[in-house]
Amino acid sequence: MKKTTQLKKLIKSNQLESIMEAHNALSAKIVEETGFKGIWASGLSMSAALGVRDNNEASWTQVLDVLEFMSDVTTIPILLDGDTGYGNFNNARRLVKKLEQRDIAGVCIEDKLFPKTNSFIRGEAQPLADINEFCGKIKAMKDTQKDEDFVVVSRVEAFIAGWGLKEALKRAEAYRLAGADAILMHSKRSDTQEIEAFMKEWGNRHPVIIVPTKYYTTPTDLFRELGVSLTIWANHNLRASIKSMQETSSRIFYDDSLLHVEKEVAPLNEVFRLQGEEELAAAEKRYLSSSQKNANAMILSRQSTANHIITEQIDQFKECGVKDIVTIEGDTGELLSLYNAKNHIGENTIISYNDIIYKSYILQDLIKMDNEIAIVVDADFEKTGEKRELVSASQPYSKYLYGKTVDLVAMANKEGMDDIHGEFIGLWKVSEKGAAVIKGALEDLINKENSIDLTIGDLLNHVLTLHPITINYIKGSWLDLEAYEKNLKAGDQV
Ligand code: SPV
Ligand code: MG
Repeated sequence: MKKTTQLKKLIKSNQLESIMEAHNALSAKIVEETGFKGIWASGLSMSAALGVRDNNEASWTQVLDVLEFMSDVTTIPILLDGDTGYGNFNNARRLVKKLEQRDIAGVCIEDKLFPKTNSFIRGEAQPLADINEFCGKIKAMKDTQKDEDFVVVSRVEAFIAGWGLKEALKRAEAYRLAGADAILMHSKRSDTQEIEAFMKEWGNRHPVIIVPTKYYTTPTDLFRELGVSLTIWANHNLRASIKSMQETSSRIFYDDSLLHVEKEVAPLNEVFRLQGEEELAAAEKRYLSSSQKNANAMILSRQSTANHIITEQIDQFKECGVKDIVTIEGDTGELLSLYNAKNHIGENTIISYNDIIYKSYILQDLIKMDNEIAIVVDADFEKTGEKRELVSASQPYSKYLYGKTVDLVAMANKEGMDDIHGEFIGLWKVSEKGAAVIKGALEDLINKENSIDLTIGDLLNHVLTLHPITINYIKGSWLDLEAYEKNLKAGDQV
């Protein structure tokens, strides 16, 4: 239901309803979560929260900015305490236009003069607006609203300014006739004498709103009996926050420590929850390409003597922004080791053998790839050698492949196979979807009798029956441990 319609229903409902003060988006959200059906955007509270007096020291557009934040995080209606409408009829109708644009459900204007003063400060000294001028303002506002359910409340300050019941009734009736949706009758007395007197004369001519700040001891049932439509609990979140901040600040100041306040303040997780952190995490899953998501890395042990290389690899991962790195022992065979560590295969996981070393750009390119499963293949390969994991691809390497996708056709582990286009260097990456495919493939293979002997190459061949695998060609710029050590020795001799 539209916020305006919600507010209109609250005001017109046959039972007593209540709305609660908020002064910024956080307090507005808390009011909604608590269960209130509406929010009072209090002028006193908003200005106090901005560190200024309730004398129109905050400009009306500054108030609008606060309201926009409040409205954005809530679904219940906001009734703005619009003071005097920030000027004459012309300013007030422009206010209505701007409020509707921000999905504010209604505004209350009071029959005082701009700049106003809070009703509880020197009330009797406050001049009231001319009735006719104020009625013109109400009409202008009602004529301006586009949404027929937008609510204009007219607040009578006759009691506040020391005028009696007669003036209060006269004004309330004039404002009703001018088109106000409800009358807010304010009183600064600590009892309900004025409100009761007014309600008895008024009957149920038109909805009445009250602000029991000063007559707070009155049982709410009395408001019900009097036929009040809506109570406004007008400033209590602001006052609660003041007291709580004063206590917390002084405790930390005098203790010079956080020890005694930690349990007294909201946990940080509650702050994140209120900010909607969870929604952002879910949205990132939906909208970020896998290359933008934080990658994690798994270093798969193939050779136990490769420790010095691992350190280098870890540093390289960190340099490339990959902070979550686990090393997986390989004593149980490549496939089994990977299977045992499958919980680390996540939404953007790089898997690397522990006995290879490569230039950083190779890793950076791989991180940027958006493919579900991508492997790094060296087109500048040698067919002979111990652990060569040769690869047959949909296309051989050529510089004209730039920007084109090449798929893995088979991991050609068998000697003498034709159509070899490169060597898998032992570095690959999976996206969230790719991770699911790999985990499924691991489950398929792990129950096979020979699973202990199966290699990553066997896994990729099985994966190919389920999902394509993309090849990222490189030319050199990497070494395995054996070649690396040979290279070191050659270096020594120079
Ligand atoms: C406010 O909350 O700003 C009000 C109510 O206008 S009162 O402070 O009682 O005037
Ligand atoms: Mg106010």
